[in-house]
Amino acid sequence: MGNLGLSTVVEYLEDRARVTDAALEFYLSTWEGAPESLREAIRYSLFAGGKRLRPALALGAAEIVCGHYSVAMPAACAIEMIHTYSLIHDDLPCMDDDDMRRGKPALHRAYDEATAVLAGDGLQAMAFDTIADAGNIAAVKEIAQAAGVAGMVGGQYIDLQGEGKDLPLEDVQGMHRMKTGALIRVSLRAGAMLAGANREQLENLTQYGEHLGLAFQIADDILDVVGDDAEMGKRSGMDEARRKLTYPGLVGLEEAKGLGRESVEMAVSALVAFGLEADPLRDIARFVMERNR
Ligand code: GRG
Repeated sequence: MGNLGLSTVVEYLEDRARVTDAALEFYLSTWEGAPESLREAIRYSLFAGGKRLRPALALGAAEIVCGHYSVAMPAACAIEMIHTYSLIHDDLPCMDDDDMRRGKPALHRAYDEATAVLAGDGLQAMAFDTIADAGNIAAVKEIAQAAGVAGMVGGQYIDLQGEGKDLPLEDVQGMHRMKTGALIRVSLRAGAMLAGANREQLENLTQYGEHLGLAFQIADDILDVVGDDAEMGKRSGMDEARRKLTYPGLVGLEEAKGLGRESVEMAVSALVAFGLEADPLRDIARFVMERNR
């Protein structure tokens, strides 16, 4: 079982972030006819220092299945484009109204609101252009469903509607499964599908992705309570200020940490059928709860 320690996982993620960034640069350069300032606005958010966790999951899943990761690069980049668009739109005044993202002014503060809306729209379209090139229609459909009204967009809607309301833990979990879980889950599935995974491999990686998605969200909620603003690149304490539905808010900080650790162990258990090749994913699961940004 993988137990590389935090610094090695961080190095692994940095390495995968480097190859993902090079591919994103390439895709960005193929946008012929894009207004230069819109391209620059997109570049501002796309290269603002994200952890590239979702690409690492897509690439890691492919590596487990077929021994090399490059086949999953279109999925990795498409999903990162969708993730970046979601953060740009999430920061808008009509949604979470955040001024800072990834340690820099949010895109609508660095440029203006219309540019931020259009940069997000453009990124989403580009994501489907990118994944279409992989020629796997099932993966295209899964990414569309994960990003759409029964996935990320639907979860965001429920979250915004739920601000200030008291919902049971079950409903909050359902919302998170859609808002952040769906994109994490599809990162693994799409990466595995492009690598030619069989049914059992796909199912195991899906289980891993579902538990990891939950752990990720719990960790994110905990970071909002105990995190360091400088490390995170945004203001902490915002969930409570907005009366958001969070795990520490619902079950208390210590129980939330316990739930997070439990989800990590379930994620690791889902990889039991794989050998050493799955160690990076095992270590990423642990990293997700230990991270400080
Ligand atoms: C606007 C359609 C639409 C959706 C927004 C994901 C989302 C839905 C909003 C983000 C709000 C938020 C802070 C959710 C918590 C989990 C999350 C997605 C955190 C940010 O992801 P990281 O930590 O970010 O992977 P980096 O910057 O590393 O890429």
